[in-house]
Amino acid sequence: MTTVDLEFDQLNSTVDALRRSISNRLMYGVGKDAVAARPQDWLHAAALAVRDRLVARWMKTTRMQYEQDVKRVYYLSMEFLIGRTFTNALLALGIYDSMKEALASLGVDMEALTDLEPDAALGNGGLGRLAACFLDSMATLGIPGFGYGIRYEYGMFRQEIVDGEQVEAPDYWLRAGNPWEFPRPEVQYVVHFGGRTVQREGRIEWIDTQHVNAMAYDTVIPGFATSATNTLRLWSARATEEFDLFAFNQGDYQRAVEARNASENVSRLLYPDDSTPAGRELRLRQEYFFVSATMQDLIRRYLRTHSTFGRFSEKVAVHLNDTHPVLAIPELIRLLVDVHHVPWDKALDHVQQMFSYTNHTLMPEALETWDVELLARLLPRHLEIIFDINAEFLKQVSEHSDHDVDLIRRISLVDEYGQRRVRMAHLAIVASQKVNGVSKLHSQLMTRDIFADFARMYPERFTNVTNGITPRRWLAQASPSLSSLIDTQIGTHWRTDLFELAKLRELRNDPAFVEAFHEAKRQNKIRLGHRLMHQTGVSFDPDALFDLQVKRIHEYKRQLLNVLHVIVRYNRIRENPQRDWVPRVVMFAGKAASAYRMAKTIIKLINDVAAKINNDPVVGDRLKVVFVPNYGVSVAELIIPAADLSEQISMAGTEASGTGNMKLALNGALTIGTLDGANIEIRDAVGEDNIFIFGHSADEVDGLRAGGYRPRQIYEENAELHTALDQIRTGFFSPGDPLRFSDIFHTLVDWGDHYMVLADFASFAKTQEEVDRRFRESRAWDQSAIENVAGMGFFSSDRTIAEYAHDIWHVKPLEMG
Ligand code: 26Q
Repeated sequence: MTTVDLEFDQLNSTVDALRRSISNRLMYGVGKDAVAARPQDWLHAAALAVRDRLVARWMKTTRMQYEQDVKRVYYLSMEFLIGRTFTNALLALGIYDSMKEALASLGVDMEALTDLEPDAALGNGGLGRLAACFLDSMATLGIPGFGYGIRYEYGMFRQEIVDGEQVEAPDYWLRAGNPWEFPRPEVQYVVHFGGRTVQREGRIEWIDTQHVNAMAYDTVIPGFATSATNTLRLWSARATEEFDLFAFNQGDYQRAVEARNASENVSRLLYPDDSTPAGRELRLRQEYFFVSATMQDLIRRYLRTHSTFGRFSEKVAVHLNDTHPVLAIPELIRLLVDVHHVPWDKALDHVQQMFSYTNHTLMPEALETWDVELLARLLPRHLEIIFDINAEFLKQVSEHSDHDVDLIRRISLVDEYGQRRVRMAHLAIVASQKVNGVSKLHSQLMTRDIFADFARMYPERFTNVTNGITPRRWLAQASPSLSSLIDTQIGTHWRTDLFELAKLRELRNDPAFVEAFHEAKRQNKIRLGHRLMHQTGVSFDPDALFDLQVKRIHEYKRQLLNVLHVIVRYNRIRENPQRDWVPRVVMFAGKAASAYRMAKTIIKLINDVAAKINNDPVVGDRLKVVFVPNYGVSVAELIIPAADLSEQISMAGTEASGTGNMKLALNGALTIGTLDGANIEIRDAVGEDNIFIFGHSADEVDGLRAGGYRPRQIYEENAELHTALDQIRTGFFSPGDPLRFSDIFHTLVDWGDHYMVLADFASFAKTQEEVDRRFRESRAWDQSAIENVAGMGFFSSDRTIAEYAHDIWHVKPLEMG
C-alpha cells in the first residue's frame, strides 16, 4: 500500500467547470464526439461528471470512518428500490441549476435527458423503497451505514397493459450501462452450496460443496447538503474458475459453459412477489448468496483494523430488512466458529449483540419458512447451526416455562406440523437484540399476536420505529412547484429538518398563500395530465378531484372496495346526471405479482370498468377512471404530487405501515383511510378534521370475525352494493365474456370476503360523500391540504433513522470535520 497523496483535479461546479467536465466525460469516458452523441450519450457523460463530484466526498467519508474507527451499520436487504439517480444527485450536490445551464450551453435539454435514465427497480414495493429512503437518510445524517444487497440483472418487471390486462416484460435495466456503479473485480468472495459436513479433529468442516463467486459493485449514496456519503454494495454472481478446469478435464466445452451460466443465475432476477413468499430454491440461493458475501466482507473490513474479535460487537451492527437476509446469522456463526475458531458461546454472544430485525407483515401466510429438507441439501452446515441454536433456546424455554410443551411447539425455530420447516422470523428474533415493527399499531399487534410468546419472554427486545420517507425525493425532487413555494415562505431548511413544515400551519389563513398553494398543486395536475394524455388518450380536467390509489395490487389493500364505490358512483350519475356532481378522476396504479391470479383479475376489472365509464356520454367529465401502467419510483414521482385524495383503505390490521400514505400527505393530498398502519399516526399528526377515517378498526375486525361474518347478508341488504356486485357477476363490464369476474363476486359474497370489503363498504361510500362536500369548498379543502403538509415532520425518514441509530444500532454520526 502506498501512502502518497494523490494529486487530482479539485472539481468545482461552476457552469463552465461543469460544461468542461461533461465534454471531457463525453470524449474520454463515453468515447464520442458531440456530433455523434445521442441523448443517451449526453446523459452518460453528464452522469459521469456528477459522479466525479461525489467521489472526493466519498473518499473523505471513508477516510474519516477509518480514522475515527466508527461503529458501522450493515443494512441487509434483498431489495433497494432506488429509482433514478441523476436529479437526486444534482440536488444533493446543490448543482441542479448549474448543470441545467451547462447542458443548455451544449445544446442539450436536461429535462429530456432525465427521462432517459432507467429506474434502478431492484425491489417490489414498500419494503424496497423504505431501504432506499433509509440509505438517503443515513448518508444525510452522516450515519456510517452500508447497504448490502443483490445486483439483479433484471429488476422489477415492466408492466404493460394490453386489452386491459397486465403483461410483464423483462426489465433489463443495465442495457445502456450503469454510470453510477463501480465494479470491484478485486472484491470477490467464494460462496458455497450443497456438500456435507464432517468432523475432523473436533472441528466441523463443510466439504464437497459447489462454488460461486460474489463480486462487488459499489454505488455512491450522496448525503444531501453534506460531504458525508455512503456506499451501497451489491453482489453479482460470477462462475468460479473450477468450471473451466472441469471443461478441460471432461472435454465437454459446451456443457462447461452452460454450467458457468447456470451458476451465475443466482443474481439474475428479482422475484416479483411481495408478501407471498415463492418458496423457490433459487430464491433461497439468492438469500444465502448475498448474506454470505456480506458477512465475509464485514469480517474482512473489521479485521483490517482489529487483530482479535474482542470488540466485534462494539464496532458492527447488522440490520435485517425482514427475514429475507436472516441466514446472515448462521453464516456469521459458521465463519466465526469454523473458519476463525471463535468458541461457539462467544460467537453466539457477538451475534446476539450485533443483529436487529424489522418485521414488515403480520399476515401469517407472508412469514418466511423454508423446508428443512431443502436446507439440508443446500446448506447442511447452516441447518446444523440452526438446530444447535434451537436446542439451546428450547432448553431455556423449557426450564423457564415448567416444560410447557405447547409453548415449546409454538415457539420452536422448527415448525414440526407436517413437512418440517424452519421459521425464519423465529430465528431472527432469537438471535437479535432488537426486533421492531414499522408503525405503532403494527408493533402492538406484532407483540399481541404473531410474536406474543416471544414478547412475553423478551419484552425489552421488542420496539416500534414508525417508517418514514425522504423529503428530498418525495417533495423537493418530485414537486418543484410546491417545494419552491414552500422555500419562499419558510426557507429551504425543511429538506433536512422536516418539522420546519409546521411553520406552514399559520399560513393557512393567508389567502395569497392558499391561492399559491392551490396553483402549485394545479401545475402538478396539468403536468400529469399531459403525460397521461400521451399514454392513455384520456384527457382530464385539472380542476377535478384527483383521487389516487397507488400501491401493489393485493386483496388486503382492497382496490376492490375502491372499484365498488366507483361503480356505485357511476350508477348514481347515470340515474341523476343533472345533479351538481363533483368531477372526479379516479386513478389506480400498481403491479400484480405475476402468479397472483386474483390480483390480475382485479387489474382487468379496473380497466373494464374504466372503459365503460370513460366512454359513456352521459357521464362526461363527472367521472373518469384511469389505470396508469408500470407504477414504479419514477411514475410515483410524477403522479403523487398531482393527488388531491389518497386512498389508504386496507382492512385494519393488515397494512403494516404504508409509506405511500406519507408521500401523498406530504404532497398535500387528504387521506381517506382506515385506522390501519401509519394512517393512525397520520391522523394524529394532521388532526381529525383534515383526514377522512372510515370503516372497522382492527379490534372491530376481530370482533366481526369472531361473531361470524356474513357478507351475503350485507349484499342482500344494501341495494346499491347489490346492483354493483350483480353488474360485476353478470358481465355488465365484460359483455364479451360475462363470466370473467364471477370469482370476484363469489370471493366477496359467498367465499367469506376475507378482507371484509363488504363490511366497510357503506362507511366508505358515506365518507366519500363527505369528501365531495369538502372538495366543493375549495378553500377549506386547500387549508386542510396545507395542514397535511405542515403535519408531516414526523414522517421524515431522517427521524426514523435517528431512532434506529439511537435505540437499535447505538451508532453516532460521523464527525465530518
Ligand atoms: C419473500 C420470499 C420469497 C419471495 C418474495 C418475498 C417477499 C418479497 C417482498 C416478501 C415480502 C416482500 C415485501 C413486503 C413489503 O413491501 N412490505 C411492506 O413494507 C412496507 C415498509 O415497511 C410497509 O410500509 C408496508 O405496509 C408493507 O406491506
